[in-house]
Amino acid sequence: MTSPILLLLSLLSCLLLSSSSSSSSSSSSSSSSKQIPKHYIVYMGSSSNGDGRNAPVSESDHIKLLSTVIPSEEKQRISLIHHYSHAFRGFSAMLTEDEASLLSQHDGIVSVFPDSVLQLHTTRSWDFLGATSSSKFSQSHQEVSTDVIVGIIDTGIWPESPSFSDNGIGQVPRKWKGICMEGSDFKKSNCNRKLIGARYYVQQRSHSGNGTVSRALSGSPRDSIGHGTHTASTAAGSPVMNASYYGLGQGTARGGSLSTRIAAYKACTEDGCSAATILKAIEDAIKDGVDIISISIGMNALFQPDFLSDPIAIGAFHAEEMGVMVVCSAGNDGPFPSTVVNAAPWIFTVAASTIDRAFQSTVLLGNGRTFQGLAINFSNLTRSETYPLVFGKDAAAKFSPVSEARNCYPGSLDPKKVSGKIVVCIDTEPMLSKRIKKLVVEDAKAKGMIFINGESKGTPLDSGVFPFTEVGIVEGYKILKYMTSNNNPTATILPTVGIPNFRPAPVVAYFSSRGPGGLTENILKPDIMAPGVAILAAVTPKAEPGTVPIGKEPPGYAIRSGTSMACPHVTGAAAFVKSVHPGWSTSMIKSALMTTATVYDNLRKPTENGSGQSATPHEMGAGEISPLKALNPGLVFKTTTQDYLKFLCYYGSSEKKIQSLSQTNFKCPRKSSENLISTINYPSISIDKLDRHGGIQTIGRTVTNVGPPNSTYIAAVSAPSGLVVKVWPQKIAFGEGLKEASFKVSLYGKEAPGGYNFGSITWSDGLHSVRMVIAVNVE
Ligand SMILES: *[C@@H]1O[C@H](CO)[C@@H](O)[C@H](O)[C@H]1NC(C)=O
Ligand SMILES: *[C@@H]1O[C@H](CO)[C@@H](O)[C@H](O)[C@H]1NC(C)=O
Ligand SMILES: *[C@@H]1O[C@H](CO)[C@@H](O)[C@H](O)[C@H]1NC(C)=O
Ligand SMILES: *[C@@H]1O[C@H](CO)[C@@H](O)[C@H](O)[C@H]1NC(C)=O
Ligand SMILES: *[C@@H]1O[C@H](CO)[C@@H](O)[C@H](O)[C@H]1NC(C)=O
Ligand SMILES: CC(=O)N[C@H]1CO[C@H](CO)[C@@H](O)[C@@H]1O
Repeated sequence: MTSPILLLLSLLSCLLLSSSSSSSSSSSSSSSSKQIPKHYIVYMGSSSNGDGRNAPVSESDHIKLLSTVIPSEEKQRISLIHHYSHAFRGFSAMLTEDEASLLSQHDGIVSVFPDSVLQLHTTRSWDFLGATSSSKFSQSHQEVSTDVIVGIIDTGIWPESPSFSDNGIGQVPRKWKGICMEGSDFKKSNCNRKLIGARYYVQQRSHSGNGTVSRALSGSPRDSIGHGTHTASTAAGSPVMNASYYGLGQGTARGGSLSTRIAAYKACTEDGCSAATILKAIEDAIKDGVDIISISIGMNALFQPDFLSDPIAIGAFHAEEMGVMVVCSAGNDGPFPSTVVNAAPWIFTVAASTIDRAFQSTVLLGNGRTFQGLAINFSNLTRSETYPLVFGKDAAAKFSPVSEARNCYPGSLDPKKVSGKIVVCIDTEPMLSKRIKKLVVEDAKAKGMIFINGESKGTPLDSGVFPFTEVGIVEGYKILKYMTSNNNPTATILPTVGIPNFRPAPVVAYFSSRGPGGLTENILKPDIMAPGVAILAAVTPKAEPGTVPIGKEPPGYAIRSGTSMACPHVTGAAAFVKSVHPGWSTSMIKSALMTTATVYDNLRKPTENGSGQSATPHEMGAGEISPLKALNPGLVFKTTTQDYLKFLCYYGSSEKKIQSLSQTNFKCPRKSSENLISTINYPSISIDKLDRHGGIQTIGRTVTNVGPPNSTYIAAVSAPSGLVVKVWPQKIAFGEGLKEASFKVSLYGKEAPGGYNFGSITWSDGLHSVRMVIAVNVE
């Protein structure tokens, strides 16, 4: 509908939000003598602990380096805030803009960038994914390793949650080198054989005037927000029978793999997560011996730094280099295109979908008609009594514009006109979240609220005890019509019920960030999709006032939505695959999950995008994860560290920086251009420009057989009419001597429709289907 305008508005609001920090730096650069020092990250590439050519730089070397740029009269600043030395080298410190710029010209320094604040990308879901009960799991698929460790970088952990019970779990893996940090309200005994480690960090506040103020992250790994507990229990929680949110979503809550261990790294507060702290947490996780790192955090899509100045991309590169997989959320800035973040090719980037359970809250009108709304509410209203119904615009406060009142803006409603009534609000200028509008209506002492949402966003708001429901435009129109044709319209809102076996599902979540990637369109992003709407998992058993129904205790479980919730599903699935195939590399596991993903919903129709259209790979990547199928993918695409270094050459990073980054004498291919990125051995294909008059474009891929040795695969192409896609050879016969084979894909777009064309190549041997997604922009 108004999407372009919405995007513009959200762009503006983001610019406004960020202007305070950027204006301070621009004003300070005008008078260079008075630059205010800020927290900077100085990144110096790999620590190369392999061949020992470059012994890790010690803290005192960094201090020496700092003293060459910081004047001696400010020597209190010649100190490190964070020191990175394990997987990669560098430090963070308080620097002025000029000092930062001087340092960045030093040999061996890859990048210098200001610390920034990244945002959190705020039971049944596993059963929905076909990974049925865990007992069935272990019967049919012997977990070879029970030593898989996932590191969750988030808001900490609530260790007492039954989701972190270690009943029936063996000894802590020998390879674990991490610790259980004690804190004000956290003891060593809070860790066990499930939650094997926990750390927290002291965060330096970079925005605080002269920058000397630092604040501890509550001095404990304990989670006071619930986000980290939710993501950790989703990834690897122990099974908890009969978990529910006040009776909603009742069932067994559990993570993707029973035996997987959890290590929690608390790098975030309510205000977000410092980039320098995230880097430290990634370094610790690698050093501690985790296998998979899960990060449900990201930058704003509008301000994506280059790969070598992006803390998550830098940390993830070195993790990947050392065999540690990094799984990240794609962001919640959808449905607009090019909003995906965490999009480096060495990151596993996750979009969010709905699951087959909806939460409905029925509106009952005075005339007996009912409408199904979407919400999670603990309304204490009943069928037997209805309440006066009023439209926001008819309850405007004095001097309040009607346009604001019908949207239920703060201050726009006259409490005298809404008290005791059910208020109808619309969403034509959705600059404010529905959560805020609900507070406006609740504060005005209304009985309840019906929210008419122009676009069915499919994300239920948890409205606590306040009766609330959300209806689409069709239902909304009927409700408004009833109100205008009736002198005393009345209604009630019934308590939420969970609707199981909801169809269609999965559907791409409205909020899920979309591709193509903002930095390069030659790698398809997001990679994959997993459940992220209305997910039940463990949380901190504390609740804000007004959210706990009278006579109930806050439950240890809550229903949350976001790509934050989708990311740990993929982390859990990857841990499950790793437990069965401990020898597989990170890229093999990623490939297995991508090529076996499903693009059909539970009606056996192509997965939809939320507006009833078929979802594209820019919305769902390779499709919805299917963990059981990923155990047995047949063929995998291996992507190596060398491939990622070539990627950086093609992307345009300097050879010198790539050599520092990798601590090798890696040479960029003589021909390095952005379109060559498409040739990297990735499990999907993306081409940002196929010139319709430029003839045939050909790229290659290599597959490795991980299935039965004597298998013959045949390629099948699915492409939109007009786009000619050919695969050569069309048949590959693997045998005793042949485990790896290459093939070429040629694309010809003379007759193809302009813009992005999506298709796929599927290799099959009768037992396995290896599906590779193709996205081609024809110009
Ligand atoms: C720096 O911050 C500290 C603590 O807030 C304050 O006492 C001091 O006056 C500040 N210095 C300057 C130069 O603003
Ligand atoms: C499950 O929980 C509900 C309330 O949440 C309770 O009434 C019921 O008895 C429980 N069932 C079992 C088997 O524990
Ligand atoms: C779904 O896809 C259609 C066609 O590609 C697009 O117009 C629409 O905006 C998409 N809807 C959402 C919610 O992304
Ligand atoms: C519902 O609960 C609210 C407080 O949460 C109370 O004020 C109100 O009287 C209750 N209504 C009914 C119908 O019980
Ligand atoms: C594969 O084929 C070769 C030659 O036909 C045969 O000797 C070998 O036993 C076969 N291997 C398997 C695992 O079937
Ligand atoms: C507090 C309350 O009323 N909770 C209700 C929420 O909805 C579920 C499912 O409809 C009811 O069982 C609860 O009683």
